[in-house]
Amino acid sequence: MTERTQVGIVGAGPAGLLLSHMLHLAGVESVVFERGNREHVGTRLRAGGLEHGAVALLERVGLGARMRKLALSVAATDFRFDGCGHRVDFRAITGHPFTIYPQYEIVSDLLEARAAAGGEVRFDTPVRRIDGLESARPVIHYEAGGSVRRLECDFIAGCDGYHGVCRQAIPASVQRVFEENYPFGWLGILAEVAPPSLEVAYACHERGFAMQSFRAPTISRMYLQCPPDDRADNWSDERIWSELALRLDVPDRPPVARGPIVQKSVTAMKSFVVEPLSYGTLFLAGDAAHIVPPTGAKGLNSAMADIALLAPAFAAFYRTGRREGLDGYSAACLRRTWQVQRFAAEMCTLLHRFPGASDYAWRLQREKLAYMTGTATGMRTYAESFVGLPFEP
Ligand code: RFL
Repeated sequence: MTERTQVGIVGAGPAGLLLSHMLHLAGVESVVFERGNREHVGTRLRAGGLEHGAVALLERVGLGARMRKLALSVAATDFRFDGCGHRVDFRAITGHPFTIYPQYEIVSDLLEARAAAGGEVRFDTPVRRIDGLESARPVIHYEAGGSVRRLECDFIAGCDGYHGVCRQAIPASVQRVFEENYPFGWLGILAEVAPPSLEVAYACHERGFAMQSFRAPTISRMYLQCPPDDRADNWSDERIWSELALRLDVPDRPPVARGPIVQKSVTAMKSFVVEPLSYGTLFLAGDAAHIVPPTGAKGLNSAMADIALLAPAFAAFYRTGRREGLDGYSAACLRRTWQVQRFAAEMCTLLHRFPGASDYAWRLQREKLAYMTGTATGMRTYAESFVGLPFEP
């Protein structure tokens, strides 16, 4: 027997779960398929910072309670280069803070809300392929109990991340891909130590980029620029701490605080956008549609911003039968996406040490940073993009 639902969602990351939650609030039925297990999905260590639009969205959809209790508010970014700190108080400039509330907490809140509402999130259920996208009855083929089964839908939401199957179902002839791979990666660590200050610090150093951030008052999250194919086990704890200190410490700021490292991993750096974001009855959102290097802290926020457009478009269709929101989703989403791409790519090129860059390029890079952190126009440009564009057009 073929099962049916209104919106079939592939992927239980923040995009898929938020979509399912918002559809439920609008009275639209959905089923979420996730290849990983619940434990894996609810504990993955990824993004940590929310734009004000994301915070407002979570409040609006009834997911603000734990966030209000646990989240930390950041007012400024401290840029370290040429031996000193340069603080940009983005809250004073824009009126908006940046909110530290880890992705795994948002995913946990969403999973709990979905479970409380009897929502269907099927873990350990990989989707093998989707088809029928040109028809009004697209089908999700998923694996369960050792066999491949079918779910018929009105629509499919591809929220299955960069490596997912949904984007690949769009014919290459109608898909345009824009991408940039950077010649470096990030070694990320999680350490059980209070950060020296509850502000985020970005270092642009001749040894490479470094970042000091946190996930909770006693948990630090730090990053080091490394070769893109580097391995975490090439980095002893001692090497990590001394490299962080070399790149981040400046005389006018508290030094890097050391503590037990509980997690380390290397992530490659990439910019990627596919156009359009929809094809027939398929709609892509989040990392399935676009990737940014994490320098601007935008990946999670962009995924949520997509859903802030897609969920009301589905809701409007089921309420009124009108398709304007769905038909306009790709263009509306891409306008915001490309502004986010601009900011994330600019921050990435501004803050990293590019292998083989000329002395001229390296000198100019720091001059650009001096302009961004030392002039009213430069600081405003940074601050507005960092706290985030509006979620709705
Ligand atoms: P996700 O979170 O990748 O979720 C996609 C989900 O789809 C599932 N899936 C499938 N399920 C069923 N069948 C299939 N065939 C499937 N194929 C895939 C996957 O198991 C997964 O659960 O995408 P989403 O929802 O779009 O959310 C996007 C964000 O997760 C992402 O943008 C950010 O986390 C990016 N990112 C970071 N962003 C920041 O702003 N700051 C950071 O510090 C930061 N760190 C990171 C990151 C992303 C990372 N990954 C993806 C490599 C660190 C890492 C390691």
